Amino acid sequence: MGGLLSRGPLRPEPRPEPKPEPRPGPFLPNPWREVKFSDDAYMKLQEEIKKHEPHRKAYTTNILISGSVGSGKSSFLNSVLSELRRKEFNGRVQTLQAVRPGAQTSVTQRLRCHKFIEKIKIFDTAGFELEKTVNATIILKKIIDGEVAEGTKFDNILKSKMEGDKIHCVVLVLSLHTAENMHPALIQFYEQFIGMLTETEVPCQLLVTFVDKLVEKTEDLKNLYRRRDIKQKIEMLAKKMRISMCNVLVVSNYFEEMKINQIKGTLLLEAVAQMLMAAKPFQERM
Ligand SMILES: Nc1nc2c(ncn2[C@@H]2O[C@H](COP(=O)(O)OP(=O)(O)O)[C@@H](O)[C@H]2O)c(=O)[nH]1
Ligand SMILES: [Mg+2]
Repeated sequence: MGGLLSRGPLRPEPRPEPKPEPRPGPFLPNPWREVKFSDDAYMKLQEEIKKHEPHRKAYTTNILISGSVGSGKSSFLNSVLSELRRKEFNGRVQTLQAVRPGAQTSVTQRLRCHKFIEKIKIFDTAGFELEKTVNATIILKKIIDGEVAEGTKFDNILKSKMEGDKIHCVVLVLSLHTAENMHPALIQFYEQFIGMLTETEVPCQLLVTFVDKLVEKTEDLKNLYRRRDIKQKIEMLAKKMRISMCNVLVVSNYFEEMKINQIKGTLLLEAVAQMLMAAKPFQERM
């Protein structure tokens, strides 16, 4: 009868192959930062920021937003404004500042101040080309020390001796999308600038934008802190900037949407809450 499989000639047993190392999966076993994306967590963040009180030694908490052209500064300000005033604007994304895709230079060349809510002032250096401006670090130091009044043109800053607001926290904005090919002049500028901040003990936070470029859909941002590749990219960037990972904030700005959403909103508000927190010990030391 058939049915029996015919066996070929006996072959020597193959030597067992060394087992390959298990390849790390795309997700970390634990997220490197705990962020809750619930309605409750979002509302708590909204409240925490709106009720913010600076240390009694300061009237307002003053934050300076800086970064190279195209890093997402204007978009971040627009996004935060849309979040903090969401009731007033019916959840529609606002454009306080013109955002020009691929813009190499910006129109505004003066120190601007935004007071989205009572106790918080956000200063921005739109149009200030960090890596191209002579004496950029000196100019920024004057701003941080509170020697520059709001509205002063950058060209006049070195001459100005007006009273401004002392900065309690500096936020450097960097796009994750362009992190791998930062201009050497920009890296050199950041090294010098961060060195100056360390010396003067002004808290510095790194705001990483464009994280949406590494996910397929907004929903996937919920797993942002579990993604091994994203963590590696951010670690590399933080190392290059000599900023520790606990001083890194990660967001995706509103850039194409008409309405705000809770996932991006949570990350944006989380970043603002962290900036306010970083400013406190500095205000206490003033
Ligand atoms: N995908 C994506 N695009 C962004 C993000 N932030 C800003 N952009 C876009 O990048 C461009 C430059 O942004 P902008 O805010 O003007 O940069 P600024 O020069 O630093 O003020 C604009 O076209 C924005 O729509 C982000 O988080 N994700
Ligand atoms: Mg801008």
